[in-house]
Amino acid sequence: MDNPAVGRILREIADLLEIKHDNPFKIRAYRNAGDLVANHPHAVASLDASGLREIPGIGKDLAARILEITETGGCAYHRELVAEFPPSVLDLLHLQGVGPKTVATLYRELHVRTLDDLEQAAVSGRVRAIRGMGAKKEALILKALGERKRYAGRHLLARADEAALALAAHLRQHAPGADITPVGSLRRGCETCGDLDILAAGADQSLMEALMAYAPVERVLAHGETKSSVLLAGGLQADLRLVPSESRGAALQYFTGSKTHNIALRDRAMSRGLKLNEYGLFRVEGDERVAGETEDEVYQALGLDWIPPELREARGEIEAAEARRLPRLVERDDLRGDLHTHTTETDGKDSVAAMAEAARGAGLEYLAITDHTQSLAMANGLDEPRALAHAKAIRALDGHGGVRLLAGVECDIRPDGSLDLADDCLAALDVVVASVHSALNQDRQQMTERLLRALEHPHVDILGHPTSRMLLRREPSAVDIEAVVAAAVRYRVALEINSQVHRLDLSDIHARLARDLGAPIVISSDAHSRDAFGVLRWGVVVARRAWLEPRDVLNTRPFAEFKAALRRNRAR
Ligand code: DGT
Ligand code: CA
Ligand code: CA
Ligand code: ZN
Repeated sequence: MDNPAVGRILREIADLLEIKHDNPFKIRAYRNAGDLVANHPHAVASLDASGLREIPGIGKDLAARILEITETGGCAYHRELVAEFPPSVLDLLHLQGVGPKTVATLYRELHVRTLDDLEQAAVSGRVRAIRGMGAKKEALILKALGERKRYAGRHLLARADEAALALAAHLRQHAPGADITPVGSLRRGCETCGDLDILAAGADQSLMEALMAYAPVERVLAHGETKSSVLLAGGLQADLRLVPSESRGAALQYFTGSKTHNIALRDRAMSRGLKLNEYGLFRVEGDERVAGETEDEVYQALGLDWIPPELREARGEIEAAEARRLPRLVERDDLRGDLHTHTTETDGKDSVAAMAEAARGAGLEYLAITDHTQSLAMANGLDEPRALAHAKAIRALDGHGGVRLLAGVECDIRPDGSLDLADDCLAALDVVVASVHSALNQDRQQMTERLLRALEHPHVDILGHPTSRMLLRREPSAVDIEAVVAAAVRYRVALEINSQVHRLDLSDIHARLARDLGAPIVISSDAHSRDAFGVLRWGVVVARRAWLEPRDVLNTRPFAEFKAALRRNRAR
């Protein structure tokens, strides 16, 4: 057992004791010991009782407890506490702004054991009636419950990817010969993921023990021979499945999903006298195995081209694969430019020169510097004289680090749809991204008219983050997206896919609509520092899920061609 795993048990004891309203000194001692152990430079599992007691803050009783944990993988005291409280009580602790003290009070006074109990108590006004709680606390709890429900424990794609990468690396150390791949919604590039699904082909069952020993594991939800589930710190659940090597392809296919794509494939198999499951593709008669070792052979055996995971949503990909007409999806390496970045001139962290160098490092040939405008006072937005002076400075650096620079702004779209800088100033720039940052709660008609007015403006080239959504935080603004796309087509204004991990705005569905209607599209980073160009990969994932090919994305074009395609540089 490694230090974080031991520390986890000690901290859980502290949490449970706190809920129990136990002795505060004891609670503090356990929480303290949890932190000490988790951060101890040497493996506590290698220490005996006297070695443990040498750690300042660890007394005789705690040392014995820790020894029991490292020797047996758990301790009776912890098990007693868990038996005393339903494990669902620990879910309450994961709510935003609800600590053990609150959970303790709720449990003692209102017998709240589950999230549902808590919701009922709060809705019926019983929470506010408790001393030390009040209406404000009750409202906070309801808000936290609402958020939890709305986002139902979903996680940003980028965060899920990071967690999966780390977990897969840990598992690979224990099974170097096995094939370990993240599957599920993460492999399909969905904007948020409900949980992580990791597939291991050709590993033996000891891999399950390696999962249990993974430091960030907070709770074990299921522990089986071929399937286990754990809860990682931060609330992300991970499912690990083991399959034999010969089923690798079939299992990859099955666990990548989506469910609706799988159902369509299974029906297709059935109509051909075949049956498809996670072990392979078999003839219904005689059970002969037709395919299963690779995904490619599974799709081929069903008369289909291999379908990229991002398309597996039952949105026409099976028909396209049958007709051999799948798109050649855009890739990160196809991008030659970035059209939305910030510098120290407003709220960015790095200079124009540093951004240019970093863009080069990210493989880009051109870069638009688009700092904020005056309405964004908090970001020190530019007025006309500053915008023009900044443009001059940017142009003076054109070619720096081998990168062509475009002097632009991210011009705020005011609530009435007018732009935040005077026309002659906007006309003097190389590119104008126009975006909404305020009055996001306008009704659908107002917001649509506001965007249409901005799109009509002759000096607008790109509409930035068109719906203002913040994944898991803020819903997209109400807007008639078809009208916006139609106007973008008409005026040849490019619609942005903003690659910020919280935005991904346009979404995949909206970007597909934009492509289908023929609107120009760009993929931009909205980078606020030189180390932030990496997010472009997420914008590319959205574009792929939208079926975009390189020719659908303006910034895959060489610089001169791109520049000529900007609205301001087109004839008429
Ligand atoms: P999520 O976790 O909500 O972001 O979405 P997924 O797609 O990762 O869903 P999840 O984790 O429930 O299951 C992973 C994949 O496993 C899913 O995409 C397809 C496959 N799968 C799971 N359950 C079923 C099922 O009942 N039928 C079929 N055909 N496939 C399933
Ligand atoms: Ca999943
Ligand atoms: Ca799952
Ligand atoms: Zn913006």
